[in-house]
Amino acid sequence: MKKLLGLTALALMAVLCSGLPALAHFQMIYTPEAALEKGGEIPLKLVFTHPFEAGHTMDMGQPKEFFAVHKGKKTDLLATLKPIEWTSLTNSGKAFETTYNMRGMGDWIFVVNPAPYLEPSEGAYIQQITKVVVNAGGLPTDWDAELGLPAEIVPLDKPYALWTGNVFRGVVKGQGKPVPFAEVEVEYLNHPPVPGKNEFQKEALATAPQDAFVTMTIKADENGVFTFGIPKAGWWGFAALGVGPDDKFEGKENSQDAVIWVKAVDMK
Ligand SMILES: [Cu+2]
Repeated sequence: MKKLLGLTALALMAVLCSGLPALAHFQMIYTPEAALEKGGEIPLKLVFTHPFEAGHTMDMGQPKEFFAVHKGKKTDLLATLKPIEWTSLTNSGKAFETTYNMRGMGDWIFVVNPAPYLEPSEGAYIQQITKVVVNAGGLPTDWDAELGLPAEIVPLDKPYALWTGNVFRGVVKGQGKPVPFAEVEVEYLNHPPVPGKNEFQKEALATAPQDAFVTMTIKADENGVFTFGIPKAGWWGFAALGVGPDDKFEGKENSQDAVIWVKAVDMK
């Protein structure tokens, strides 16, 4: 019986997550550019997916919070979110979009605190509190701010000013305290969204020789600091797993993760 259940669970996983447990879930806040010449209106897409393979996209529930921080001031953007359908290479899932008008110069940190997502293959919830930093005009204002999120990656390098080959460093924090030896999953946005559409492009930018290169798992050091050398231009996601305090939701396990997205550009 146990064996049968195990097999059913495996079959479910095969359907839901392409059968590859190595694929990590990543909450995305996607916008095409991280470093803008000047402000203006930018699109923001909230998608919960597996970014390297652009495979199964999970249905997002109504987020608990969505806001921007600029020059230390928080602006609630939850009411601006519109539900959309996001098309992956294998399915479509419920996602959200909005636009934001960046007035002036500096950094804007966009944060989503999503509803916990029940992952059927694991019988547990996943809640990825996610940040992305967008800059206008090169003036640094907020990028290194710690926002006091229950699970947070505080960047030590500007997430929008990275050449390909630079390192990105961050401090993994849970309730404001560094998390020693935190496990951090790293994935490349290998099928960038088609401009103006709510779908991933079909063509992959990179090919992984095997699963360990799809989701790269690295560890923070004893101070909760991780370092990753960026091998390719584009968006990279970092997810520190289970570092937040809310480890239960509706009687099941909840992995409250901290996610940050950074963008590297080629030097040419
Ligand atoms: Cu999944």
